[in-house]
Amino acid sequence: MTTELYIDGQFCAPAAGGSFPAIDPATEQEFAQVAAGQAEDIDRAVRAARKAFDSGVWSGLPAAARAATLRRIAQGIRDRVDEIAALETRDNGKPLPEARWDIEDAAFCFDYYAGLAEAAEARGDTPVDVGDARFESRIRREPVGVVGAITPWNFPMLMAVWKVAPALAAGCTIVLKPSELCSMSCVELARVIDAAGVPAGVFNLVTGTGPEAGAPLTDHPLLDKIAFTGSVPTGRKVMRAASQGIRTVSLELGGKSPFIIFADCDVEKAVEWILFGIFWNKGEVCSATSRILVERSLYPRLLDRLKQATEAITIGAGDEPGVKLGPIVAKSQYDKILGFLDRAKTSGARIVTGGGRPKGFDKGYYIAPTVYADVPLDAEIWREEIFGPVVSVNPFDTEAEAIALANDSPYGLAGAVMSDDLARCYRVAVKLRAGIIWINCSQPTFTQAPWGGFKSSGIGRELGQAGYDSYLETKQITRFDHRQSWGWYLDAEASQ
Ligand code: TXE
Repeated sequence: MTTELYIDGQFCAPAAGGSFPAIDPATEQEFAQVAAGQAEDIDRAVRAARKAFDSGVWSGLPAAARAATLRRIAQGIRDRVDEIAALETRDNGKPLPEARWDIEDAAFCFDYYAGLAEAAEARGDTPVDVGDARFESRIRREPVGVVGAITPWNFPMLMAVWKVAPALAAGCTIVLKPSELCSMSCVELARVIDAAGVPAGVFNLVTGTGPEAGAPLTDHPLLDKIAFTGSVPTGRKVMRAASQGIRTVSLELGGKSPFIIFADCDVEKAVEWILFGIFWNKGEVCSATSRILVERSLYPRLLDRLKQATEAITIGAGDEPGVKLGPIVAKSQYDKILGFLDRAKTSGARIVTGGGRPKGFDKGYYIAPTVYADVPLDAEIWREEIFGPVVSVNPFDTEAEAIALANDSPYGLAGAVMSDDLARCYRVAVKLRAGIIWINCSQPTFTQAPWGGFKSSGIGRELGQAGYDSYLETKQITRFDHRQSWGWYLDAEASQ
């Protein structure tokens, strides 16, 4: 089976033909071929999106009509949740229940942005007092235009929907380029969108590699905005390309998020959230809390319990019942993580558990859940995003030290703090330089709340109202009371 592109309302093969394999990371077997779109396909897709936007066939609809279509997409996803979740698990390796969360969240995201589009239209323009009674001024929000979306493989469908749903709700048209490592669920998204009756050209899908399809998309002169989620180096390239066309860019990049645990915590609760913070989705999570800071008096006890609980995690193929840790998405990422683990041997860090391939697995890209302690602050595993099931734990003595250690990173996507003392939690939350702070938990993510990072973790926000607004342009419309005279040239002439 070879997938197709979706351009201008039609499923089609790439102009130059060509495909690449979709690989099941649990078996290392190919299970489909993915259409390899290239510059020519991207050009056709962007032109279709441009034409659809400029025609007003979508942006010109009342919000209620766009919202009704978005709700049909949500229902279309819900109707196929089991099937799409199974496909996501096969392509990415994540445990099936986690894939179901993703797909259900994706459906909800369309419903949510349908509501925001209706609310925005009901609010209408915003009046501005310009301080001069002869003028009436108002602010109007309009769709930004044609959007290019480039998305990653860790939440393949959900990361695409975080962009597609608000963009469509706002009235934009879009060209989506998913990651070549996991494209399959986005092909299903195209089918659902097609079946929901979205006009031709409004949503387009071009699967393909970063250099062959992603780069031509970021370079395309007819684009108004680029929305990107991925690595920092690629984010830099995307931003550079956007600068050529002076286009809006939103970037959601990586992280090395800290989790501060104070000694008054319940150890069981702390361990539960540490595990969820780093091993959920195999640690392939941009906001994963991969640096744990534990108040010294709790440190030994917490490490003992963390070791025991980590070793009890059920590893296996994502579709096996009870599995909590699936295989790494692809050989490239698997090899990258093994490289980190190998170099960590000479880093001075103490290995608590894991550190390589788990016993009993001779097929599949499996990495044992891994915990390091007493990690030197300049060690690569403490500083760099590993994007796998690997966590580093260090002790601290004072609140100020914990905050300083937590903030000592070029990243600033997320952070977490746990203590019975809520005043302390909020104090720390304010001081952490990151866009998402969890108190007494790690990772729960809500469509309604803004998502994005400080520092090298990105620019802009997705989700929530901010995620909707990021697909809007701002226009002022200012009217002069024409019964009045302005009196600069003509009155001056009369008085001469
Ligand atoms: O990322 P890339 P990769 C981090 C994580 C991971 C590392 C590498 O640390 O180990 O990135 O993953 C497209 N022009 N994150 O190599 O390259 C690419 O096809 C335009 C964190 O997969 O950034 C894919 O669609 N596009 C992250 C997307 O960019 C290009 C999630 C992301 O791929 C391109 C994923 C180019 N020149 C990885 N080159 C997060 N923030 O959640 C590649 N792409």
